[in-house]
Amino acid sequence: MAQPATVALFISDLHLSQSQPRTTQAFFNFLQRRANQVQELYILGDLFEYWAGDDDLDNPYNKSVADAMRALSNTGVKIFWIAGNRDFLVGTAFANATGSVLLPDPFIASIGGHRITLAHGDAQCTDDTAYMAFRQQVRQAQWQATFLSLPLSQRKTIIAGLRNDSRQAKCTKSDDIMDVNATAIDDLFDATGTALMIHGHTHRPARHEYSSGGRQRVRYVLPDWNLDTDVPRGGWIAIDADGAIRRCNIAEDGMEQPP
Ligand code: LP5
Ligand code: MN
Repeated sequence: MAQPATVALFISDLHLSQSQPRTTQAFFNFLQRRANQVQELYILGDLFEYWAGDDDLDNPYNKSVADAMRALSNTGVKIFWIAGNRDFLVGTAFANATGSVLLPDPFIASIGGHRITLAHGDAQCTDDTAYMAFRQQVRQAQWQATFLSLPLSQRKTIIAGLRNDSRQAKCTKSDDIMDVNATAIDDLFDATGTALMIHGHTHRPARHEYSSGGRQRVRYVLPDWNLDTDVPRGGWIAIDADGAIRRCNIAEDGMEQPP
């Protein structure tokens, strides 16, 4: 019997940058050989290592990524985007260049008969109070407008400093603090009235199933991608037309083979 078609794919945390050529190529292969087979691609944050503003679309590397996304959307595949903590400055120029639709975080999608809460996941890391304070500040529209009014080179210098600060801050934080908070997750399930959630950010790929107040809940965490390391990693979640949800590991997928 024929397999039901896959209707949607979900990825996050590729952290694309020019210094990660294999990861970048894997993303291009994924677009051309996997995402081209489905109706919808959901990018749930941190596609880029950082995004300094849509005027950085002129950068040849960024343009090559945007062009690859545009080639996919031109074939009729819908691309949806939820911002991550590294690329929340993506705006309408990027959306127009790539043919993608920017979604709010969280967003409720209806796919394969499921109602699914989609989020990046950083907003649920409520135990990380230093990060929550930082997030609250940089997500303000006025603050972003001020930042975006700075010259691009100055913005990149500031971001490089923040990346350093972030690396150092993370050394002082426990793994528990940097994971999502169980109550924040339950609150999000309650607020959306869904029984299914997909998010990224924590780089702890998993399928968590549990019961809360008699309600069964399933939370999928997406993997990050790094093909430029000794043990390459990455993957995505696929939902088939019949509602089946599959976790796909890039190492087992054989995507590198010619189509
Ligand atoms: O990103 P990652 O994986 O290293 O860690 C995240 C949290 N860190 C961040 C910061 C980003 O990495 C920095 C790059 C952002 C680029 C965005 C575009 C431009 C914005 C410009 C802003 C000025 O998101 C990290 C979490 C971790 O995930 C796990 O969840 O712990 O949080 C932090 O490291 C935050 C620190 O604890 C506190 C912030 C220190 C910086 C203080 C400067 C204050 C300036 C305020 C701006 C007006
Ligand atoms: Mn993130």
